[in-house]
Amino acid sequence: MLNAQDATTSTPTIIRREDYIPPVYWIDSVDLTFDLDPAKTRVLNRMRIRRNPDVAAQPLRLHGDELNLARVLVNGGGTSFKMDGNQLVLENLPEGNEPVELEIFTTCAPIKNTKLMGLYVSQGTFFTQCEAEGFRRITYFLDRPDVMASYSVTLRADKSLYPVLLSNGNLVEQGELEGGRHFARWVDPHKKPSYLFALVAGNLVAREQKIKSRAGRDHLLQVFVRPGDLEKTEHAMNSLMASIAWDEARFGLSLDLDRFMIVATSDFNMGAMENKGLNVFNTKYVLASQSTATDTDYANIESVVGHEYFHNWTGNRVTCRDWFQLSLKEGLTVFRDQEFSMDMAASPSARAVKRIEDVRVLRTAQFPEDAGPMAHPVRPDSYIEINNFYTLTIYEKGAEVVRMQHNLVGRDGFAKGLALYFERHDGQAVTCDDFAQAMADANPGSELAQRLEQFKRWYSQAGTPHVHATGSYDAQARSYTLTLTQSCAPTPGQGEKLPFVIPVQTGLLNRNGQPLALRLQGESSPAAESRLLVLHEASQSFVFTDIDEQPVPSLLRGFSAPVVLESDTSDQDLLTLLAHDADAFNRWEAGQRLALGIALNAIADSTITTSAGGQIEARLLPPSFIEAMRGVLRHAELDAAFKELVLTLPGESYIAEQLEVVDPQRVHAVREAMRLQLATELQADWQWAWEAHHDTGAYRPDPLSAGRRALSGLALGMLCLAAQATGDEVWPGRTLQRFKDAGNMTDRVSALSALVNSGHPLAAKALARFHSQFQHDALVLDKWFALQAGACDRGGNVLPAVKQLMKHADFQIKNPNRARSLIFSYCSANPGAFHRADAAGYVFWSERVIELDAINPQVAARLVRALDRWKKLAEPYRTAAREAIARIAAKPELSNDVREVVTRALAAD
Ligand code: B3K
Ligand code: ZN
Repeated sequence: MLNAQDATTSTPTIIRREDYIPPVYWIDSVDLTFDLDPAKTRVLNRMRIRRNPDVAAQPLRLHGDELNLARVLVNGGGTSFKMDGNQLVLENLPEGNEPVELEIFTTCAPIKNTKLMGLYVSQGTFFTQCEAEGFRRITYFLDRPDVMASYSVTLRADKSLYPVLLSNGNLVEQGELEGGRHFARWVDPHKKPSYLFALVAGNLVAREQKIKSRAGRDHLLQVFVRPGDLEKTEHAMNSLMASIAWDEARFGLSLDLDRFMIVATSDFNMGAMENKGLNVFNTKYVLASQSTATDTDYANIESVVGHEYFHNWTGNRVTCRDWFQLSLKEGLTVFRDQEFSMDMAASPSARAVKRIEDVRVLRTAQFPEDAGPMAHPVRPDSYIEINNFYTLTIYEKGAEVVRMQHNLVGRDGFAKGLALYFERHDGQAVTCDDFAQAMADANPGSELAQRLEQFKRWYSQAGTPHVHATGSYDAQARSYTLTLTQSCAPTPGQGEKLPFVIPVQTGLLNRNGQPLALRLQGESSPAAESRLLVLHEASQSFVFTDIDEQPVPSLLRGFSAPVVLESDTSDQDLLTLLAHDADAFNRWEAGQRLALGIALNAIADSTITTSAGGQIEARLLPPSFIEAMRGVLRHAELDAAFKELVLTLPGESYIAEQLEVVDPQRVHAVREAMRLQLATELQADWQWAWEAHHDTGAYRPDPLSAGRRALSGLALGMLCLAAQATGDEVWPGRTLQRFKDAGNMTDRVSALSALVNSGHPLAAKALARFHSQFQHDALVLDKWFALQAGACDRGGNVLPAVKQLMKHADFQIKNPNRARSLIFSYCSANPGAFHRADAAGYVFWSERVIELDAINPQVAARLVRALDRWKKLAEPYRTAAREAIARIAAKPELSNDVREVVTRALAAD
């Protein structure tokens, strides 16, 4: 694999999956010595390499990036070498298959590294980030995941500035050096690809925990943070211990290291990184205290700590052959972290809440990706910059592809498949085919084994399939025929799509909402009240017998496949499902479908007009919907968390996705009108909900009390919204008081958000107070920025506020968390404010993309994605968006990251 940039022509190279060839050399061992200095770090790299006998002899081409090369020695002596672009080419290595000692001495400048890839400095501490191709920014190497080596690492640094020196594996030696310096030597007992290398050096403190695994082995767990943050690490440590116990209990996978370390940094491009034995985390996913972190933060910490820990097997013990296989580790590990969170949630309804949250992410963010210019298969065929492919498709859709395999072979069958996968591939770098094959082989006779090749189209075909369902009841034959038809629209580079294997978990209800026993034609007796139908042809019919009345179908229960379900289900049937479905996911889904139907009708109805201020006065929600929502809100048995999800209307992006042509202001106005009507017509019920749920006692982040806080928070928002319409001052006043008195960050942020989003003048006072109270806590300040940038737009007031905040003393564009909290919260998460008829939002966006690209291309390329769906926009938005993208594309000095995304966005215009 070559570098993505050809230095002579500056044409980015397209990397293709079909071009894969194994490495010309293997690297058996690497011994690295670092003399750490922010301005000039010296790196001595001693490798033992040998020719790969399976590949024709060729020169060794080592990857490098922004390195200063000082010396190359082969078997202790000088050698000739040349540079080809960024690559170091060695043409005269000794012939034969004997191991060769290769020594390379380079320097780099971590303090200048604003890309946060490779070795960099964050608040005086050294960190590394190597996935996907950051190791080449540390030393010359075969920086590809199928080259797995044994690492030993010596770190040398000033002792007072960098008292803690960490790398992967076990600490085997440490001691003093002259001039106030010291050293530590680490040896990793496991072979690993270069992307899993890590080092950390700085002034850090650790929470420590000794544990004994089920297998009887002793382990030391450590969570390192900056001094002062130690008391905020309890939840992360608990999450780590829970993850270790869960992986042993559910899959029989034990921790294979004596020491497992997590280190937090506030400058990080993503959430966290699974370096072997030395995970590096964004502080956002480590630090938590009730006064600074919300329930969502607590849940995210548990999930991300779990995710990175689970990579220790799915990713680290068995890794990817090449980066096209990224979903092999990411899809599988997301599936595992989702299951972990569900198992931790324990109650069936809390499990359903987690599933709904995951599906909401998939549908609001991955489905648009799958329908836009960046659409790619779960296993892509080509890329220019691999960092652009750490996407929702690889992660979230990839997890759904694993979940479908789970659905097709069952829970025990899945565990058997995973066991076979490790039996076959432990210590190897493999492909998505190897995973699916192990699942199928461990479950002979299963639907997966029978249709494996066809199932694998989920890996190769991009786009979200649509499943159209129609039902017909035959009273005479007492049978119900369900016909499922699938289709998938073309995506860039893929015109024709072949049928997928789609597991559709199905139930039937009678008119009273009671479940019916399901007997398919030809079966001797009913099997169950819910069963898995497997759609594998373009169209198939399933005939249920012994059905006494026209049933209400409940399809795709638990969201058993990542598809768009289109059905002619009547509103009456949806109301029955909302009230009675035994499947909590579909109960929620019925409410969402009702709301979506109302929104889409209103958007299309030209008789529903908007006032000069952008508001819709008409009442859009019919009494039946209001009553159904009241029924859920007041329900005696449903969990508060579930109620909160049902009472939250589908988001603007999700509504927009259902439209051919999108007027974002119209979508915003319709959804706001629906929200206001829900707020006013259920005012007494919201008041009840607030009174009944807001006192949650001593703070605990468990699902039950978090659910009560979520519902009371929603209620407060609705009460402030209603108050704004009526001019009532009681609720805003109470909300301000709640904001001041809140005993935890969840309640404080809910109250602040209620004031900000209702546009009440008290919001300014509350924001100022919040800032002065939390100005020294970076993660809380991020919330302060995000809340303002994500606020409900009133007459275009958000963009001027965002521009003002860009000038705030606490705003630093170089810090990815801060950039995300302000710029992304506005451009990517606030469509009603971002899409302005005067195009000012797009101008702001293009300027920020260009500004960020010079600092951190990965973050900049993410921001470009905010206008992925520009072609769907109505005028004048469409032309203005296109111009903004073209303005970026016209810049000659763009990174490959940004260039690839803007080029795809403009393609086939
Ligand atoms: N594997 C890392 C992501 C690395 C992203 C590189 N651009 C974190 C994770 O998925 O667990
Ligand atoms: Zn991951």
